Amino acid sequence: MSQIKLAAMAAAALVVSAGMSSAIAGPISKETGPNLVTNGGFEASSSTPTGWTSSGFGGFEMIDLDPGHAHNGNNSFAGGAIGAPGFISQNIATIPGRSYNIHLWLANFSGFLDGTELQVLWNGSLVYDQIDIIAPSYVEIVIDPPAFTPITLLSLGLRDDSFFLNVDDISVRLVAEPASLALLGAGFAGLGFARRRKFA
Ligand SMILES: [Ca+2]
Repeated sequence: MSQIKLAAMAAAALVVSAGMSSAIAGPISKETGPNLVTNGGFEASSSTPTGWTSSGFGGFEMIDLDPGHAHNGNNSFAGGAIGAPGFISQNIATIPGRSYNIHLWLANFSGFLDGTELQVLWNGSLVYDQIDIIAPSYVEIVIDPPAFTPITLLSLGLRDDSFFLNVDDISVRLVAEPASLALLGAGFAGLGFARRRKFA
């Protein structure tokens, strides 16, 4: 297995950029504001996932330079940790109490399902976990967890015992707060204040 994976890494490194480009995926319904992820499309570097910290891949990680493996642009991230996921992580500035859309694209081009897993952790909490991944072309994954702290650690875990999983176009955007909910929140805040005053 390791030889196959190393051969795949070498092949990917030899691919010459074809200069393909297309529009970066925009926000989906209810997402608002800028993408808070740095280098979520892995276009910033051809050798390392700039802006991300990676760990636990045992060497089986690379910027995949094959434009045919990218959801947008030329590059994607390929991770194939064996036995347990390896992780790419970065800190996101968040507003406590607000929800965020984690939005990413995942592909399993090899078609080998056994020993594949995607995990998404949001400040250390598992908010998405999928095994035996069927994704011969890119599939969209959207998760909208709330933030509790001003800085939230976003982590993606990738395991592929046989080959590699690819991810691209990772974004985190604020979820628009419905006006009614905003008013409700203000109401609750007022109630809390009243209770504190009453029982102080
Ligand atoms: Ca890309």
